[in-house]
Amino acid sequence: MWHASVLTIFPDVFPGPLGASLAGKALTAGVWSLDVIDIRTFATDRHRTVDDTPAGGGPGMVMKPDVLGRALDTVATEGRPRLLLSPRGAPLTQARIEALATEPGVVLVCGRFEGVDERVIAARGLEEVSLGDYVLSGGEIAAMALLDACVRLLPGVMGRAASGEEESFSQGLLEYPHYTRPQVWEGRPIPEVLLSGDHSKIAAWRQAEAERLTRERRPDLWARHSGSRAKPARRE
Ligand code: J9Q
Repeated sequence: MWHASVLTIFPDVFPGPLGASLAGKALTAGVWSLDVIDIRTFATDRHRTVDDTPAGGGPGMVMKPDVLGRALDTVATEGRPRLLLSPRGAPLTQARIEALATEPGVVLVCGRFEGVDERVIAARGLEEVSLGDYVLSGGEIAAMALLDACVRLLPGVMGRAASGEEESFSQGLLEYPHYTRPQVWEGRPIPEVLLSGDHSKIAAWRQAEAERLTRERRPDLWARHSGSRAKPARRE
């Protein structure tokens, strides 16, 4: 079974919104399993300290390597990658999520404070992964996003509709616009082509709209998409 271990100082927030989604139903159904490890239980002092002031000075607090190291050493990793959610990591992509969903599972470390002592990252081979270039106050919400993205790809979690949708994103294009009844809403009609019943014309319209939206909103995605299918440029 696909298995996720999450190390956090806020164990009570899991599974959180995952419990209410498809991922939660799959968890109950035994498609995957989740174990949440409270990093604080590996602190040894009276106050259960998990962080300390940064060496060299400066603001904020740093997660102690000894406490996190002990917590990680209790996890039977068994071929699962150990990931640290961190804005310093390479941004997660759908391709990486697909790869993670194919592995036996993941071990996720939720960082807090200004960061994690660099030595425990090196010593336990933590790979930093990011959700994107913005700052969260901790890794928990990022971990939930990663888990949701992986679990929906596990066999039997989603129906055919979503698997088809997956293909369209893995083509590297944004989704085409969607409509449903009423046929006219606040004076806005559904595009006529979608009511035509001409399925090849509908498919062509959707493809063109997906391409237009990607070009307008995500020039980065568009460059890769159109670049990868373009004929090699003629050399002068
Ligand atoms: C743990 N900013 O930000 C973007 N992806 C992950 C993060 C993050 C953060 C702080 C702590 C993760």
